[in-house]
This record gives sequence, C-alpha cells and structure tokens, in this order.
Amino acid sequence: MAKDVRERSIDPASQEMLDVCQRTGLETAWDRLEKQQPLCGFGELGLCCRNCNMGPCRIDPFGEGATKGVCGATADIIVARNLLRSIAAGAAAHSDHGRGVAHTFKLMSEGKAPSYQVKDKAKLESLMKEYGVDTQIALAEAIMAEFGKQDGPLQFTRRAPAKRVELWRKFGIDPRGIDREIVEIMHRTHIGVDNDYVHLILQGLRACLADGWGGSMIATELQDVMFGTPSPTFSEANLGVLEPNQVNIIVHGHEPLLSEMIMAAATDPAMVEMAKKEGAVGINVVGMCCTGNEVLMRHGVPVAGNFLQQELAVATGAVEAMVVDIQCIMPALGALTGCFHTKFISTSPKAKFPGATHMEFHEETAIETAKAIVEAAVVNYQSRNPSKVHIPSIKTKCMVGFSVEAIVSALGGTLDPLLGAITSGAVRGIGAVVGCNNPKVVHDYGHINMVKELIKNNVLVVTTGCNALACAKAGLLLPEAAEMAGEGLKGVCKSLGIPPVLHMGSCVDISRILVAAAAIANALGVDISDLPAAGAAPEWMSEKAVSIGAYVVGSGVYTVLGTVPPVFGSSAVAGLLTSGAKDVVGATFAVELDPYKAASLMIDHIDSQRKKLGI
Ligand code: SF4
Ligand code: MSK
Repeated sequence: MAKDVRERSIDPASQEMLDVCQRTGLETAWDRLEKQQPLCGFGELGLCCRNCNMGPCRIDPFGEGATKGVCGATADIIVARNLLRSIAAGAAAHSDHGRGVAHTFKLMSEGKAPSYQVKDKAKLESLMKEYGVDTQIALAEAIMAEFGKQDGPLQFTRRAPAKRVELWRKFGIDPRGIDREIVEIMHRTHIGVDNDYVHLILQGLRACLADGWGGSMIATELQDVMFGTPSPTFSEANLGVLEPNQVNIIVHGHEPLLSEMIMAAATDPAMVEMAKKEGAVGINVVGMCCTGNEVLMRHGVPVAGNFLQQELAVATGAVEAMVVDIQCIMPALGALTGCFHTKFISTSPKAKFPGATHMEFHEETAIETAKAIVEAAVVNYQSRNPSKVHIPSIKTKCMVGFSVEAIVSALGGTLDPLLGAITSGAVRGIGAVVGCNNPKVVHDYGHINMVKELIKNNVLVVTTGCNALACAKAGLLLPEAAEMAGEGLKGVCKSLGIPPVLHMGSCVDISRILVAAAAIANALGVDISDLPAAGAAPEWMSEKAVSIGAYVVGSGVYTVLGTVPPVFGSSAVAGLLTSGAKDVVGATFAVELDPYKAASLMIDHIDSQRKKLGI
C-alpha cells in the first residue's frame, strides 16, 4: 500500500523523491524501519546484555521474569554498561577522525603530504603558543600525543572556565588521555569489572569530555589550519543542487581530507575538458551529511541534503559517483546504486561496503587518488539513463560558515555586542541545536519546528550536523529569516546582517560551540552551567550523538533529546541523567519528543538561568 510521504518527511524535495521511490519500488530506510516493527522492547529500554557468553541476558521490565542476568547484573548495571559502550563508540568515532586529521597534519609538517598546505597561519601560530612549542612538527607531535596520554591533562580542556575544570577534577572526570578513557570503558564494561552504575556513568562522562574537548576539537582546529577557518559565505541546499547536464559527484561522510582534494581535482581544466568530451557541460561536486558541511562552510560547495537524503539523492538517477569516507554512510547504498549507473566509491582504509568500488585514499597520494575518482565519475556520465533521471527542482539559498572567529568578527572583533544583547534581553539566550535524522520521527520536523520556535522567542540558535542542513533547506540560515525571529533577536540580526540561526559546521565542530560557550562564560566571569543556554538533538540516532549529548551535559549545558535513549529500563540511571547529574556537572538531560514542548523546556531553562544571573 502506498505510504503518505508527508508522514515520512516535511521536506518537499524528499517527499518528491520518496514518491518516486515508491512508484519505482526502491527501498529506503523508512521501509526498512517498518519491516523492523515491532522493535525489540528490551533493546529500547537498554535491558539486554550480551557482554559475555553466559547470556545474552535480558531483564523483565515488569519484574515478573528475570530480574538479574546470569552473572547477577541488575537492570541498573546493564543499562549503564550499554550506555557507556555507546559513548565509547561515539567518542572513538570522533576521536579517530581527529587522529586521522592530526596524522595528515603531521605528514604535511614532515613534507610527506604534498597535496596539503597550511591555509590558516594565524591559527597555526596560536595553537603553537597554546601548546608551548616552537615548530609545526613539535605541534604535530604534541597533538598526536594527546591520544596516547596516560595522565592528562588534555590541552584543549584548559579552554574551559577554571570553575569547570575544577569541578571535573573534583569528581574525577578530567580526561587523562583520549584513547585511555575509551579503552577504560571497554574494560570496565567487561563482565565482572565495574558494577556500580554511578561509577560507570562518571567514566562515561570522562570519556565523552575527551571527545568534545579532545578528539573533536583536534579535528576542528587542525582542519581549520589545513583547509582554512570558515567565514560567512553563501551557497545552496537540497536535492535540486544536482545538475541535469553535469557530472554529479556527491562527497558523503565526515572528513574533509579527501573531499578537499576531490574539489581541487574537479576544477582541474583537463578534467573539465574530459567531462565536456563525454557530453556533460561540467563537473558538479556537491556534499552530503558532514563531509557536505565541511566543504559547504569552507568553499560554499552546495549540499544535497542530510542523513536521510543519501538514498534519495541516488534515486534521482543523476549521480555519477557517490564518494564516501567514514560515518553515517548506509550500507544500503550498495544495493541501491546497483539499480542505477551510479558508482559507489569507498575511500577510507577503515570503511568498506558491499557493492562499492574501493579506491583507497592515502595522504601521500591524495590528489592522484582524487583525480582517479573524478575521472571514474566523468567516464560514467555516458552510462546515465535519462529515463531514470528525476531531480526535484527544489533548493534553498543559505549563509554558512560561522566559526567562532567569524562570529567574533561579525560582532566587530569582540563578544561585547552579544553579551550586551544577552544582558539587555534582546537575545534571551543561546540554543545549540544539533544532530542527526532518524526515521522514527518525521524527517526534519523536529529540527525545523524546534528552531523556529526558539528564534520566535528570541533565542539565538547555533547549529551543526544534520540540523544545520535541515535549517539550510528551510531557509533559516539566511539573514532574511530574521523576520521569523522575535523582535529583540530580529533587531540584533538585522543590525549585524546575520541569520538568527548560525551554521557552525559539522558534528566535530560542536567543539566550536564549546569554545564559544567557554568564551562567553569567561567574559561573564561564570561557569558554562550558569549561562542562559540550552542544547538539543531533536532527531538524533548515532552513537556519536550519545557521546556529544553527554559531553555537552558534562560541560554544563542542559540538553533535550528528541528521540528516546535506551536507558529507561533503569529508573536509577534515567534519574541520574535527568536529575542527579545536576549535582555533579550542573546540568541534566531531558527527553521530549514534541519539538514545541522541547523548545519550551529550553526557554524555561534559559529564563531560570537569566533569573539566577540577575539579568
Ligand atoms: Fe548476562 Fe552478565 Fe554475561 Fe551480561 S555479563 S550477558 S548480564 S551473564
Ligand atoms: S552526519 S552523526 S547523521 S548529525 Fe554528522 Fe548527521 Fe548525525 Fe551523522
């Protein structure tokens, strides 16, 4: 039976493609979610454990069947251990991305990666100063050493306000080393090790702080050094950025290391000439997910969409190559690209996919690999079947690239105008809205409605990841969107010429939000937990989002989740996260599926913080 596409997405381009998929019998994530119903109730509550082979064990949430695993683990222990393993995976993903960037930076510094250069010398010099080193190689070595450190501290954690660092120390959650904290989670959650849920969750906080103020921040900072610190630029977003008469190449995943090279290769005149010989008018590189965010904010490269649009983009039949690196890439793309001429090209030594052609990327030969990939796409143009092409003519302009440096510059070189606007109440507070899509909720519905509600109530929104792309598609990243904001925020945006929703980048760039929060807190002489600020992930799905949510709360920011985390099988763990954490890190989680109610929770929190600050 035909599905109502409006129940799957609020984005018109996605609705159009979902309709095409239904008519042509192409399966998408939404169809597969339906086939998964009913979802496992034990899994949803976090009550199943397969950490050893006496199990798998599961706890009866109604207390009628098993109340303990074979080893005696209770619901509290099992839920906490499962949560920690998600944090470990998420922190590992971000941090391994950071390690990859640091490795490239080191090779570049040693003269072994000729395709890369320093693009932001000022940032390089300020990082050298921060690390107390005199040479670029010494900086590369010091940053690489952060991953294997045993005793800490991680240098960037010292960007947090002194009160926050003091609190981390007091509770024993100041990270000692990035890899160490992740490994310790895996150790402690092994059968028969750490069986105290509070003690476990404290370790989860220590590991996720090593992500936000460690691995993710390293990725952001060194990417800025090598590819340039973003500054405001205009571009376009949504599936309509695919061009009917050009060779379309989508770069998808999370790292800019290869996509920057693909960009360079695609603008090579010889390559453009080759595309013309194949009958195309040019080569059109577009982004998807966070790789998309990376090239969008640095070069204004148009972006085709967010997480749930990756299959829909292929279904347009107009994609010559879907080039992927790491994270958030659906293995379903293999079978789907097989229905079209599209080449599915994997590039990371860490990530292979069924149905993909593997063209492995190494820093030493980056531009050569990029050229080979672009050439493969160009040659593939002739194989496009025009009868299968359907590109929705829907795209929206957006203004992107608000790094912390760009925000300060937009404010005239100091944070004072923003602090003044917050103190006067023109800007009620700051909402950080981030995170994925999840077919369990209507695509983009949570993102867009929450953000609209926040700006209407004079909350300045900063955004990254898939939320940023949802906002781009909905026109919220334009200065004109100030018309949708409350009077105070509208006035501030108009006087500065900025949108009410500031695009700060990809998922690892949530570290930029931490840096901004620390700078504002320091300027006000308070801790981050005192700020009139709140976070949200309305449609989150990935383990990285679990780590992000935890480090945002661990940094002192109240955070609302729009899909239910698998922790409610333990009222003790759920209570600790939604209430008890306040006494430790000064912030908690809330879970609210309705974006309007979630925005209200954030606004109420912001108001109570303002009251406490006496503003
Ligand atoms: Fe069961 Fe305990 Fe083994 Fe988990 S660790 S599978 S609860 S016996
Ligand atoms: S891409 S982690 S779906 S935000 Fe960063 Fe989007 Fe979430 Fe991936």
